[in-house]
Amino acid sequence: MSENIGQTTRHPHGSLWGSFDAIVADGRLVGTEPFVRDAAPSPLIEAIPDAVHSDTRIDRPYVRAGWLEDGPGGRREKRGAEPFVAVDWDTALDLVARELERVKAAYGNAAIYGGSYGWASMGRVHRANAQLHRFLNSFGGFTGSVQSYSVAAAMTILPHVVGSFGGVIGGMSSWDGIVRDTELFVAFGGLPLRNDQVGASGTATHELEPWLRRAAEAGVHFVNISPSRDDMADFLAADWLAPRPNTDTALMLGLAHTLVDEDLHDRAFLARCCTGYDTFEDYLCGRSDGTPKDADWAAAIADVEPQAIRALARRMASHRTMLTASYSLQRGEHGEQPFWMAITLAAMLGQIGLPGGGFGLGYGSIAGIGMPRGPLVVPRLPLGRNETGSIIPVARIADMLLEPGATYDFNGEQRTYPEIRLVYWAGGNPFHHHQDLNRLIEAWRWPETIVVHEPWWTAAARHADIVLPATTSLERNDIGAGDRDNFVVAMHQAIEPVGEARNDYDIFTGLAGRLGFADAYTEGRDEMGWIRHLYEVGRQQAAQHELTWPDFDAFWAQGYVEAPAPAEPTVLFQAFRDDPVGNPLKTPSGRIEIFSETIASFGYDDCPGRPTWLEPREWLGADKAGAFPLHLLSSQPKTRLHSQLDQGRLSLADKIAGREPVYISPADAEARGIADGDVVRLFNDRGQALAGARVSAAMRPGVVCLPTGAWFDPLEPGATGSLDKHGNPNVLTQDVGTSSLAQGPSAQSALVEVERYAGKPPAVTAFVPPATA
Ligand SMILES: Nc1nc2c(c(=O)[nH]1)N[C@H]1C(S)=C(S)[C@@H](COP(=O)(O)OP(=O)(O)OC[C@H]3O[C@@H](n4cnc5c(=O)[nH]c(N)nc54)[C@H](O)[C@@H]3O)O[C@H]1N2
Ligand SMILES: Nc1nc2c(c(=O)[nH]1)N[C@H]1C(S)=C(S)[C@@H](COP(=O)(O)OP(=O)(O)OC[C@H]3O[C@@H](n4cnc5c(=O)[nH]c(N)nc54)[C@H](O)[C@@H]3O)O[C@H]1N2
Ligand SMILES: [Mo]
Repeated sequence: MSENIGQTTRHPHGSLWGSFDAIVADGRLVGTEPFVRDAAPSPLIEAIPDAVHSDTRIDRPYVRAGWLEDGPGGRREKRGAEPFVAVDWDTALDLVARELERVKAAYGNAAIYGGSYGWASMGRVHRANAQLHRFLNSFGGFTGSVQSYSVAAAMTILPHVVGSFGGVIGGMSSWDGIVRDTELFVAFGGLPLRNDQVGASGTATHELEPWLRRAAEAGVHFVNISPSRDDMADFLAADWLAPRPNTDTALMLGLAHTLVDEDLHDRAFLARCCTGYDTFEDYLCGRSDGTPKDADWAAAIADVEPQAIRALARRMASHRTMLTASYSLQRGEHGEQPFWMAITLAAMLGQIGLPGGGFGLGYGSIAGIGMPRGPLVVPRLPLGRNETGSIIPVARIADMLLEPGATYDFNGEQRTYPEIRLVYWAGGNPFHHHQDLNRLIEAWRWPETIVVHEPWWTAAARHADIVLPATTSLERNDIGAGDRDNFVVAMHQAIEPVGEARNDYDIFTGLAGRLGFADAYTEGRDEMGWIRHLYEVGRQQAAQHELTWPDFDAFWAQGYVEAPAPAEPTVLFQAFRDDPVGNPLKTPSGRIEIFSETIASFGYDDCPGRPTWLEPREWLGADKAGAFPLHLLSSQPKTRLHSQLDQGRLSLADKIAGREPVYISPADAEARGIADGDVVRLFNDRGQALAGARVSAAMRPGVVCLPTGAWFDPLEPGATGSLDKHGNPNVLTQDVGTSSLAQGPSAQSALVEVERYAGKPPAVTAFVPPATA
């Protein structure tokens, strides 16, 4: 319950970084105190007050001058460069409603792009993208997006290989079983603790570090296979193998070949639970192409010792081995392959479905993975139906805007890009998340109108025509539940809306009223009405699992309800292993598909019918590394969530001369005359960015890492190719699909050069609001 203590009040609340009590004094959020049940709270919650009360907040509605003066499409090439004109809320809502009606009447609903990808904030009622989708569905539909930037390739290939994506992510072997039964834990991409700070749709607690400490105590041995030694906590005393980025498929093939060579593979499991192994083995052993994928072959590609590959393969075969791969592996060109190959390797080891063995994807990628999980029912906002049926793979947005009418391949279909006139975004930051931002700037010149709801002056807001200021979660009541959590959280409003900010829900209610469907959109409920409604839906579903939730008022006062964790560990595919005929997977064969007839039938060169090593366009392969000899990784930032909280104290304290740190090996730094703390310029054919050098012996030479999320800050706003002053890696990444199968983002396949920046670096202005007229 919210309560008064002296001059301050405290209010239970939830966030993407963990649950906390909001501490409020004189109407301002002054602190956050972590949830008592959280064993390892994230320090990121300390930065929330900095962001909530910040000069970067949007104080009132704005319209870009050219759009206001010339109407839709007006001076659209000036997006990002022109001043904004303040308007009152009624004017702003009238303009948006009229424009939605115009576009719908002239071009149909599919001309509205409302995919609006992004993480928004915790909270099931005020989830901005969900509200946008519900609103646009009530309006007749929109062009939407499928998949996520996180795991597009995995979501698309795993149903072909093991029958589902959700099944793998939802039913993973839990840490309690790993601590008990695993002997060797091999992690491609490591298990970086920094990434456990955040949970999808929020997380009440953080459990990775406590589980890893228990695993270490229990004697589990860890192997970190990553270009960065920092991807594994020191207390795990892990072995470190540092392959070239994007070569994991080759490395795994080398491991697989050693298993066959030394007759260590589990033929019985392959015959009983898999299909297509023989076809794969023909490729593995070079019978189909003349090239055996042996340890020497793999070592040359990954640039590691062949003996290390052989030794690891033997170790994996002689121990109870859990194999994991981080999501980052599939966010590169041919990102489908390392996940397919990891499952194939685990199948060859024959431990899938055994306690402590097999595979699990993303153990170190995000909070809640592998956490022993009760049957928590997560109440969700009903979204309605999108009548247009128009969708794109989420990461193909620039292609869609630049090439309306063009055809493209996607998971066995030939599809056509719609022609978009209006882009509507609420709860995401495309100028953070999309690759090749200079190409996105060009794409952004095509639509006639771009509407953005944002609490802050992010680059997405700056590149919009109509900007509507949204509240943060602290300024509203909500009910929160993470996708992989054991808690439903009462999120009490802590402060009044900052400036003229409004809740996304209230903004859409105002628009729906103008457009004549307010009742359909609201169903007659206000904020608390929706919160109570979702809680009741969840409570009834919980009862079906024989869980008794308290009545709403008791929940609201207590601040949470909890689903008890199960007594026994979860083991992925245990039932399938025990009886593959009685409990088949949802693949065409009912088995693990090491060869997929379905994928083979698509005829894609860039995604054949079995796991295959395919060279990326950009990687450290010797003949490729010319003018841009360094492989750029843009990992998740430890001091924020994507672009969120970049203006907070943790992120600012970590910057070098105000810029994002780029991690570079001592050898690469020395070869370029770069010292720790220098301002440097990263560049390639696509763009250029300043950053601050952080020389780190944890980095494999040849690889640099510029974490994602520094607010895009071009020297010349609105222009392409301009120097980003702040260190956003997406001016350097390439905007190509992983393959014709998934069309996922390929952020982790990019080559760059780095040099010391000789001149006086221009001031960072990302956090200064844009000019207003
Ligand atoms: N180079 C590179 N790029 C990447 C990645 C990478 O590894 N490398 N990772 C990718 C991945 S995995 C992801 S998931 C994406 C993340 O991409 P995004 O999810 O788009 O990134 P966020 O910065 O979280 O953007 C969320 C936005 O929502 C706003 N917001 C928060 N709450 C509210 C609200 O209540 N209402 C409204 N209207 N807005 C709100 C925030 O201010 C913020 O601007 O980035 C991808 N991009
Ligand atoms: N603090 C924090 N945590 C986050 C997020 C955040 O923004 N901030 N974002 C969350 C989101 S939305 C997601 S989807 C997940 C993403 O989870 P991941 O995709 O797992 O996260 P990354 O940090 O991109 O990558 C993990 C590590 O993989 C290594 N790596 C990169 N490329 C390769 C490669 O080719 N081979 C090998 N072997 N290793 C490689 C890098 O060294 C990197 O540190 O993180 C979540 N966690
Ligand atoms: Mo993500």
